[in-house]
Amino acid sequence: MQATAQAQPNIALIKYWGKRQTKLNLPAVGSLSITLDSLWTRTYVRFDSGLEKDEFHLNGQLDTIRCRRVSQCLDLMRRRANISYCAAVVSENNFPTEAGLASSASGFAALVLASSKALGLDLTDEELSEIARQSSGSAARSIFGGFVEMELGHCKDGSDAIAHPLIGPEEWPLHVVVVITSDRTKIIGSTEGMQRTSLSSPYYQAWIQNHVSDIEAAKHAIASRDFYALADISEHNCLKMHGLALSTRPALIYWNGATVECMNCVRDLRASGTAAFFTIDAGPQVKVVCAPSETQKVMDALRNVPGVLCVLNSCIGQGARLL
Ligand code: 2P0
Repeated sequence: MQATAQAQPNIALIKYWGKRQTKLNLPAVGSLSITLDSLWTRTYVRFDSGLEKDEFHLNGQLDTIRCRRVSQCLDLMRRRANISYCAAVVSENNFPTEAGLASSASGFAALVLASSKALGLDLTDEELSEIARQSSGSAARSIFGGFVEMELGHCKDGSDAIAHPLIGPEEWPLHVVVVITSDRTKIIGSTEGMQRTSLSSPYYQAWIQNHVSDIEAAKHAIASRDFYALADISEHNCLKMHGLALSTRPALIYWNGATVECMNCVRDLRASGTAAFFTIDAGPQVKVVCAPSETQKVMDALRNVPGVLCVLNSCIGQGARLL
């Protein structure tokens, strides 16, 4: 009754921000992402009749705070398997946790896959995606590799609010340069941020209404491998999400000074002919998508931006897998 799985975080090019239903964690908008390769979460799960409660270790430390959300995810799995054993979960991230690098996406995708195997459940990727979504909306996407679309879905039970792959990592092998501008844990998590936005931003309805055309534009750019069209819609959608966050009361300001300087640096690079664009999630880190031939130039330029702590490079990667 034990298994280990690995999943990678994903970077949304068309963002998920807002929920239409909180109980099943149903998104208010569809989204579109790329799964990374070199950042990962590895999670070991063991169900054990001798345990009196779930235990969660993250990066070698007992983590009773995050254990609550881990237990809620395990409850979904235990219900499916009709097994009530508690579990020991040992997880490791090779990148900062809860710092705007989608650790909940890789974390819950790895947890769902490892626990399904440990419980002997034979689930499809679609079923894994649906369960992962209930723990963290972005985790539904990390079940798959390459370019991934998360469906808004229409069913009340959430069975069609799942992700599916669009093209594999080898079909458009772009690179992602991850620029770390802070290693602090974020103060306002995405779940709370989204709730605040839906309650108080005057732009929320416009955000919901626009998302279909943004997804279609991104899918069209991907299908035709049109880098500059993807750059245009991705930066627009990212800045629109942050405009929404900024218009929330109290305001959600996920950027620091270096974040803004990185955006300017990427726009300057593109204006001078370098195939690169940025996107930013609920944190101050900047992700720069670029053509592989431009990676070194992009990394060198961003490393020199004041306030940048470090720069990582990743290819586009595969979905969650058992180890
Ligand atoms: C995204 N984010 O599409 C967007 C962009 C953050 C900014 O998905 O409440 O941590 O657990 O479903 O999955 C972060 O959302 O939120 C996220 P919950 P989650 O990547």
